[in-house]
Amino acid sequence: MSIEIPEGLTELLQSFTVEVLRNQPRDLLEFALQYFTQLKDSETKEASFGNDQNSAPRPGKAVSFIDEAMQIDSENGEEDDDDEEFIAPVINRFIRRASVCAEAFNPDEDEEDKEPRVTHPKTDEQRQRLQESCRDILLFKNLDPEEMSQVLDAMFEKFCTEGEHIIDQDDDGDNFYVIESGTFNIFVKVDGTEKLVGCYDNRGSFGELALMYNTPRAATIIAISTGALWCLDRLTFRRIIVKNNAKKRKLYEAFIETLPLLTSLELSERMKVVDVLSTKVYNDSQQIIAQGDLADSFYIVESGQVRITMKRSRTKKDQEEEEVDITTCSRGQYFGELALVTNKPRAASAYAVGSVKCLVMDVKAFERLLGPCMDIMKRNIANYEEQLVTLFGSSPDIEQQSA
Ligand code: 1OR
Ligand code: 1OR
Repeated sequence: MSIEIPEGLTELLQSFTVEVLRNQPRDLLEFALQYFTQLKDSETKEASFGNDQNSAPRPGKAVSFIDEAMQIDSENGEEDDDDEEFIAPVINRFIRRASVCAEAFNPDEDEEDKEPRVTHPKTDEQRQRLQESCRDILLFKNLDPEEMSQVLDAMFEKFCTEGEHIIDQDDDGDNFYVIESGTFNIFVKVDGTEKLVGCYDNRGSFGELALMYNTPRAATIIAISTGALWCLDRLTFRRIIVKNNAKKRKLYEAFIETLPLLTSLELSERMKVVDVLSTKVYNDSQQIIAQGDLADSFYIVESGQVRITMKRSRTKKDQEEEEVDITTCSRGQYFGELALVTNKPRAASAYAVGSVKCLVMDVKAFERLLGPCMDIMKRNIANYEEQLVTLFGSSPDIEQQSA
């Protein structure tokens, strides 16, 4: 005689087991009692709401054991597709919850989710300075307003003196830092001796790597002037920024794999590229880069077309300049590398043609991550020079730039 397993039993036990593993209750029986009582309550409530999706309780909130990660997801509407298939409330929710919980279960992050939110009170003047300092921080660009506001609440100010070590290589990561003012040298140990590899000049941010990848600090950062920093603690950084990056990876994994520029990178390095990328959207005709400006970002076109133009005098004596179209970049192509490679101002301007979406990387991430792609870029830069001669006759400007 075969024993029939009642429909829904496996899913019911699975989701219960997942909750037990995540909550580690001391009294299993008491926990089970609460769990199933709440489940029954929510079933009764949902039955009285019928299947009306607008009035049904939010799935993530039906049972209070669901962690914050899941609530955030459902608040962002990521489960909307599931909701459309939502017919018999109890059984379907079991199936869905079991898979979502199992996927989101990460003991490390779970701990972090339970930490209370950090808030450092600020005066209006401080908050204004903080907002100004964070305006161009790419890691913050993809945050929604609520996440951004939590980040700003959690940040605190630190003044530093000349010679102060803000970060020492190989230490554990405590904070992420956004520069409000001051200059900071970057040192990396090479064969046991510290080598100066770069400098932050009154802008930018550092200290994200140890927090993102749970690794020791990769560099030493020393203030070479007095300065002011805004600090974000490790837990808030992981709870908001790292979680956001996981979503970004899912979104851009496939696109990144198609980029010829990045073929010389290992898969893990390509994922690190995704982690530091932010997206920017431009309207038709909007300027993305202005010729002559100082450069701090590198761009990859995700959608739309970008027109690259260059100024030239109409005649040798003419003071007036005209702007000439030199090329167009479309999906998968990059621009804005020349000034970063040569440390010179922008050699050309870039404008959106129609609506354009770009992936943007800041200069330090560009230097840190795209070293292995330098050959491809340099080859293309050599091509610019040839094109320049064809288009303009000769050009002392660009020859200087790519020298
Ligand atoms: P962190 O948490 O590891 C040190 O703490 C920080 O220095 C690091 O995060 C970065 O934010 C920042 N290599 C590694 N870390 C760097 C580098 C860097 N530059 C800045 N940081 N390189 C220099 C690239 C200009 C590569 C050197 C080989
Ligand atoms: P950037 O950082 O100087 C402008 O900012 C960007 O335009 C530049 O990097 C390149 O990515 C992109 N000459 C110079 N810059 C060019 C050119 C170019 N094409 C694209 N860019 N060419 C020679 C000019 C006559 C190439 C013409 C096909």
